[in-house]
Amino acid sequence: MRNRYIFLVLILLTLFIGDSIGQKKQLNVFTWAGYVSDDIREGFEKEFGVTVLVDTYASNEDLLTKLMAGATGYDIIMPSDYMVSILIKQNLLAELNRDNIPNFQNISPLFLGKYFDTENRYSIPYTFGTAGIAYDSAVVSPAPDSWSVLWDAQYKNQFSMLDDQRETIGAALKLLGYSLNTTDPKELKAAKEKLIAQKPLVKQYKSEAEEILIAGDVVMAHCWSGDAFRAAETRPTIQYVIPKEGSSQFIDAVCIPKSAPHQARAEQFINYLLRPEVNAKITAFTKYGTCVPTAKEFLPENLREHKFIYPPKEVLESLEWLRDPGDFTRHYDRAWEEIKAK
Ligand code: N2P
Repeated sequence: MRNRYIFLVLILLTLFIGDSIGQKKQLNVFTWAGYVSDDIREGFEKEFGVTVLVDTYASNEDLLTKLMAGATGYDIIMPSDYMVSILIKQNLLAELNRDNIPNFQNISPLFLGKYFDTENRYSIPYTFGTAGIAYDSAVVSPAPDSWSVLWDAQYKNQFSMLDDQRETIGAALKLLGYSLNTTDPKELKAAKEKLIAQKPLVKQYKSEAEEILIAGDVVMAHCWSGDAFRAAETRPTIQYVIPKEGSSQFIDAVCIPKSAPHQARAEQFINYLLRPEVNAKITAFTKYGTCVPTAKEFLPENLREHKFIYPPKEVLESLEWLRDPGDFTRHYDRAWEEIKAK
């Protein structure tokens, strides 16, 4: 009897305070591929005695599908702007406890109070960037300036498109002169048809374009600015252009799912990310912009004002944010399914 009692107490201790009696504490991060570097992860592990596990996704829609299907173990996620709006609406995000995030004050106001979370109750910015076309200037000439180059038959099988429904439909919408966020069925249909017509020319749909650009598997890629930047570091003839018809800009945020097992630890991680010297490592690794101005002091000169990260004013003015199209989302879902199924 007595033995059984001791056994029960031991089990309860393991279950309720297992974390603090020797078992290593964990933090589960679910993020974009190539977004959290080993030095950022290991720095936090060493200082806070926590094991950081990183799992990755390739699109906002993948993240949403996983969370909607009831995935629960994640403490940190990194949705983009419009997906933050959707997750808030779905009641899937925890409110951040700012008392645990004193480094919030390090963030530039330029990246706060955005449309998707006007008081930053649920999100802090991680990075910012754009979508455009990376091209190998040694092969692609003249330098492209329009989305139309991705419909040019001379590049058949030599380029990739993002495997991302809003971005790729967005590129076609922009080429046609429409908004990225159209809710007009005729405009969406025209974009869908444009992408179906393009399909025989596309080598692959891929959201991580860095390696295929470096390997020369493609000479152009519809991709995000940081991926283009990283490819150009290894293959310096790679250039990046935001087409004249305009494109998307994004802020990728850090959020805590409502179901997070370790909310306070996740806030500690967010606070760590917002230290200038740690935040600089995010830009040094991802080649996306930093939202912490004092982080620039820890960055090499070429990363402080690089043209891939900071487009000129007239280009900035041509950029649009992706937004939650509400109920119209199902039309985007269906159009994307039809494009991929062809
Ligand atoms: C990660 C790119 C994420 C940017 N490679 C998409 N918002």
